[in-house]
Amino acid sequence: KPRESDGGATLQESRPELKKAPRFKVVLLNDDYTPMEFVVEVLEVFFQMNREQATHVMLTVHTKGKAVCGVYTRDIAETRAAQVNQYARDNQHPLLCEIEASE
Ligand code: TYC
Repeated sequence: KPRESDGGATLQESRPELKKAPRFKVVLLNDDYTPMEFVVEVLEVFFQMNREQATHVMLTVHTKGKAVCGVYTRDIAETRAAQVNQYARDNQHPLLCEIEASE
């Protein structure tokens, strides 16, 4: 892989690495009002977790304040977070999901 600092003098390797798309974490935040079962359902429906995984992540959010639900390209992360927030609003829960840059 060519160095940044050599003014491009280093030979390029025969199979240059393609730039990897940046990744974004979808993070679920704790609140005092959203029912635990609702959070578990959200994790099952929007993040394809099974009941056991969903319960584990929900309890992590509940005890630590937040947890990562998944890591995706920007478009998918934004869409997933927006879907969760809309679904929570539709059901009158304050549940919040946000994205943060990863790596
Ligand atoms: N803290 C909530 C309660 O006690 C449960 C909860 C878990 C809420 C995870 C949001 O992202 C969350 N009912």
